[in-house]
Amino acid sequence: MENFKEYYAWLQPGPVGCSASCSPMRPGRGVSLREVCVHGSEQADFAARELRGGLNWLAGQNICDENSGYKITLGLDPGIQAQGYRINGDGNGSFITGADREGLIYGVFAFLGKVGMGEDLPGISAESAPVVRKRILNHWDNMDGSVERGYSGKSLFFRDGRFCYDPSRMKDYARLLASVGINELSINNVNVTDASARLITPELLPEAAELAAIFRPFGVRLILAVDFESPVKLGGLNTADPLNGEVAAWWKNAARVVYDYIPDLAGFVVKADSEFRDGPAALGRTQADGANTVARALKDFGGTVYWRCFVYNCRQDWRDAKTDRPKAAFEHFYPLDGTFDENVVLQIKNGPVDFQVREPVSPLFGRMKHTKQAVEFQITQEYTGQQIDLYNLAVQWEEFFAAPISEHRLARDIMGKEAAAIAGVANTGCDGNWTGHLLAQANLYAFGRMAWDPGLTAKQVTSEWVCRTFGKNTEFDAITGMMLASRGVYEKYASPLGLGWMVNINHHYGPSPEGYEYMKWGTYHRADNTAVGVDRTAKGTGFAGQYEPWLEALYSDVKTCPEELLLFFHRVRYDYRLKSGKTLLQHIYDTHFEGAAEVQAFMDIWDSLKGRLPQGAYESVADRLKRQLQNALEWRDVVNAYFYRKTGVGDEMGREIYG
Ligand code: GCW
Repeated sequence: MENFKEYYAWLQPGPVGCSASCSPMRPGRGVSLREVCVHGSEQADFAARELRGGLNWLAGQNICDENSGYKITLGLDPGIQAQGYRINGDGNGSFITGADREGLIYGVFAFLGKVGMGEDLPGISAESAPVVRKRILNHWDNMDGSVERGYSGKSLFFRDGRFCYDPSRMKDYARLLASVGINELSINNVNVTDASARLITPELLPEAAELAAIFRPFGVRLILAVDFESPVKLGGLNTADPLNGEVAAWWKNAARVVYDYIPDLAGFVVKADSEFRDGPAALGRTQADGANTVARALKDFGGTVYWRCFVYNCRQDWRDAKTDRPKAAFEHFYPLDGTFDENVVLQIKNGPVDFQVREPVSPLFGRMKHTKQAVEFQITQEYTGQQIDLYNLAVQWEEFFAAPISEHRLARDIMGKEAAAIAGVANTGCDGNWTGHLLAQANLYAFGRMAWDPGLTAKQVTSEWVCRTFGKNTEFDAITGMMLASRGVYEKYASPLGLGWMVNINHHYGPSPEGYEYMKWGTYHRADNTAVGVDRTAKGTGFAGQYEPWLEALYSDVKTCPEELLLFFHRVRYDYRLKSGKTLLQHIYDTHFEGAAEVQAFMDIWDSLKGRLPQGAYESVADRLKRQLQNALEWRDVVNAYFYRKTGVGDEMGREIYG
């Protein structure tokens, strides 16, 4: 593993990719990577170059690439499903066939991935096409170089108000993204500033176009986040009212300029009427009025508007127990189903609140039958440990896809149908290893893989990542194991049973049980000395009624409500007995003690791998785990003390709780 670098992520050079049990230099049946040559038509030019480069990388030297030896032929077959590929081989060569240029690139990366994992060249065969056509990474990068909710260093794109990046690193990034199938990339924060609003003006477009040119050959198209107020802020109009003719004309002209510079721009993403940003509602218009006006400007150029549904009242009075934040998105958007233009995609967070550890699936999914949707996941770990704590998101996403959205459908069933896109908020930055925590690379990897195929399990993608990053070695199954356990462990020591929001305000790391309790953000658990949680059934806020009746009934009955969501849907007494027979309170104490102990166990597992892993990687993760333990102990003691002080009831097992 002497060539291992965290920077290479899952594209480690060979022969590191494998332990002694397999050698990519001799991939089987006498075929050595050195003897390989690559052939392809002109259309396959870029893919062929990537394949050669990738094979050289894995071989640790240049492949011979003469017209002899083992031949890999690249080609196109429009009969294959869009963006898909097929790989097969006979004794003399392999064939990588793409439906189109994108498909060919994905085929090449799939092939290289398999070589890297030690598969025999002639034996490599695969056929795959993405379930979801648009697989999007959203950066929340600001032009001053900071990253909103970023935990991996500065922006990859911007510094001091300008574009600023290393082109060769950018190319590596494009390759990394393409290798997991990501095909659209928004580069600036949805909280658009005065500086980033100008990205759609000739002042910054030439540089945006240069960036787009780096990503283009990899099949990654740029998206820009735009300000709904642009007609006022950039155009000098006195309104941004989407039904005003001048405003519509302004957007059309702006789009024409943008597409002059970046003809294949995928579109705009818009955060409107959200967290102090204006939008159509502020002007008495609907979300459809707003989205459609921008969409009509992009239509002639083939662009899409990704209109975010994160619309809620962020100036709520905590005394008001009727307004319930999770209801907001549905209330704004559901009545408008069917009124959005073809090129509008509503971008909906996976849950109804805001990227908490545990939330039900947003009720908009599945109920909006005539509107294109995108699921928005948060890869960056804002509420899930901030890339200090280990938190494998694939587990959470697998649960999302497997969750029912109606009696007969799971969330997975609408992917590639009503859900035309999957977006993830990026966890990458200028840190040497891209993601701060080395193991957080697996979240970016899993995002791409699961957006391509939502049927993949967390176990599949995580073990794949471990193998591609550290090599094929059964000892490393322990790493996969701890990664798969990590979400559950975090959940145990953070807030219990779907409650959420017990975090420190603003930065959102570490515990503060009442941090948000008396704030304007609409995030309350309303714990008192007898009970905790919010009744969201028909008797309470009525949120559960936003689901179709079967699902509403399931969530509304404490007996059938999935226990991990109990306090999301119900207000429950501390002496209520859970299915385990434990009281709610004892469950809270137990899980908090267990969670912290399990972090200690992660440290032991990681220690046991010392010497088998590259030293730097071993140390960087060991250091994060140490910090995670501190955090877990803090969570355990603060949350336990909080409920002890509320109830006056101690731990049945007599463990220390700080009164
Ligand atoms: O979770 C919240 C974050 C904000 C973010 C917002 C959003 C970009 O705390 O930082 O703003 O979500 O999704 O718009």
